Amino acid sequence: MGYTIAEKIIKSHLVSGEMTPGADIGLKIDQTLTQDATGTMAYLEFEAMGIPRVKTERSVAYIDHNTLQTGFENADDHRFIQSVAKKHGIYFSRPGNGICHQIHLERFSKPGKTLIGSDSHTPTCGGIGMLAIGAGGMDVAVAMGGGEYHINMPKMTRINLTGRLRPYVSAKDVILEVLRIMSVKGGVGKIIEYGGEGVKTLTVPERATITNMGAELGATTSIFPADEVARQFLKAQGREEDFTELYPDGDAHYDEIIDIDLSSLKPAAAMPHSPDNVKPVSDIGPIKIDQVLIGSCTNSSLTDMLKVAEILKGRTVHPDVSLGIAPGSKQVFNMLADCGALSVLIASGARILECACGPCIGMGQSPNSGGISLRTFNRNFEGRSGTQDAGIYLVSPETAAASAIAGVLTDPTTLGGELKISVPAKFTINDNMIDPPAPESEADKIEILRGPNIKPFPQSKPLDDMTQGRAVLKTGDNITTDHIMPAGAKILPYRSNIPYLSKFCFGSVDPDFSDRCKEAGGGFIIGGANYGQGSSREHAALVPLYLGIKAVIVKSFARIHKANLINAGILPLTFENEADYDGISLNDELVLSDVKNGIKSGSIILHNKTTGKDINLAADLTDRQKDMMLAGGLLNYTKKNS
Ligand code: MIC
Ligand code: SF4
Repeated sequence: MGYTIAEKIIKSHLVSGEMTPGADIGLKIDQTLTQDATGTMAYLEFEAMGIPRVKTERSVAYIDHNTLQTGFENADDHRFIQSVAKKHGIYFSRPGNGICHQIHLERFSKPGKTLIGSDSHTPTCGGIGMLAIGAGGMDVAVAMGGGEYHINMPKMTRINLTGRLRPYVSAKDVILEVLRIMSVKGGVGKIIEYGGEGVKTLTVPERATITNMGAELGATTSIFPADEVARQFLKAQGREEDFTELYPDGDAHYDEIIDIDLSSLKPAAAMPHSPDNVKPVSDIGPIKIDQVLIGSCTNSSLTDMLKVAEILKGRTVHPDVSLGIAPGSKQVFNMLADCGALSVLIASGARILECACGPCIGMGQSPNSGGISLRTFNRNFEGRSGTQDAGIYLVSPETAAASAIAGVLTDPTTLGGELKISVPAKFTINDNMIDPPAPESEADKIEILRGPNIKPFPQSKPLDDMTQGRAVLKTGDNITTDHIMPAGAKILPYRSNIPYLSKFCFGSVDPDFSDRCKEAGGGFIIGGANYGQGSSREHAALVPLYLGIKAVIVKSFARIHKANLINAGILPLTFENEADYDGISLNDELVLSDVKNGIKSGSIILHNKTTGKDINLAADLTDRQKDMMLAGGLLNYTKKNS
């Protein structure tokens, strides 16, 4: 039997394990990326491993998340990362150069290679045929040191695209349709591979929009074939030599096949507060809007921006709407300026923002109270915008631009005609904001610059054989990492200061959580299905570790968060019988005994002292994860085995 595209890349990078779905596999990683909000921690962890120089083909540290610099904290982190990068062999993309995923696609992506990044939207580079996976910072640190990256071998889903998108219907509408079909947990344990006749009608940036937002499906990653369109993209980026053709074998096996006719798609929106709450814009109707934001790693390519400029040309943003636009990279920004499109955007009244993540992670541009904001971003979780009661709708750049003019949610197909843009065959290449590392011979001389905000990260210890404590929190389904460890302008600057961050843990779910944990000396978290969906931030594990959380007991986990809990030495457990979720209440006294044997056997009994009942829990761990849990997390495990 033949192989899928993803299986081909996995096979050529397989260091350990067998390619049977669900089995633990270890992959050789060719490239890594970090961004600054997860990067400081990842590099502190890399330093703790004591490896002088990265062993990957290419590692890049981007500064794109924390660029508000409302105090010294962010700038200190930037300097720390810059000095670490220089010393340890890592390329450094300076603030101002743009969003990690957009730049990585433009300047470093290579079909057939593996990439892991300490950001959940790393699969963006799947748009060009890379196996690109989001991971926790510690996993990225290990990969930089030459270690394998472990995942459970995913199942393969094929999305068969036929037809061609109609004018004003966008790649964003394709991924919103996939989200509507599969839901935010439908991709867990799967790689989503796109194929079919419709693929060649999509440009690489369009493909990247689709693979980017595959993160919202919970998928391990998403990938497109590397075809002629991909070759042309690399040629336009002056990197044709990086192209390798990559298709699935004709007899490749897929566990699931979904058909989507591109010609039948309509402009869609994901309504508050979940990316899978999708409806056609025409069905939602002309709701009044307060804000429109265009950008983020999902929709900030030159193609996206040119389409927006074309719609805004000669028009003015509606008086009741604030329109913000953030191009994805310096390359995009520069080319917009050179072709005059930037002037069109400015003339329309758009507020031009720095090319960075910005409002996507609540760094500025929070909507008004109860405001309705249309965003071309990928996440609309409650509170993520910085305004707790705002309603965020995720839409395409076309829908965003048309609505910004009308002042109400507008189906852009009603504008009529074609949406003609011309994308140059050659992009403007100027890598002057990407600093190469110092030569190895000079590395010793480079001093690491540590600001006062950079505090040591909490170190885990092996679990005791009996562990007891209270249920310090009980949550419902689909808890996101934004709930666990919120970001935004007020909190994000403290990503390298876990003690301070701990005050905000679960703040929007239960403001007393942090104090309750501190009083109780930690305990257990009880949760529902798809616990930990969303970002890769390991702070959502490191902060609970700092607060003394020993185990998280839920109906099911999102992939990256579960891996981060294990890396941090916190036991991830699931109910064998989901109904037992109802058998635990907040503050119940819980006891886990015979923990070490339970980790080995995969099943642990929880005694609820308050109700007097026993509950069967599953410790669904691979052999390596069992060893990691017994060693007390990934760092201890790596030290022990090196
Ligand atoms: C996000 O979009 O939530 C982030 C901010 O990019 C995160 C990473 C982080 O929390 O720093 C992600 O997607 O992994
Ligand atoms: Fe940045 Fe938003 Fe993309 Fe996360 S999703 S990397 S915050 S632009």
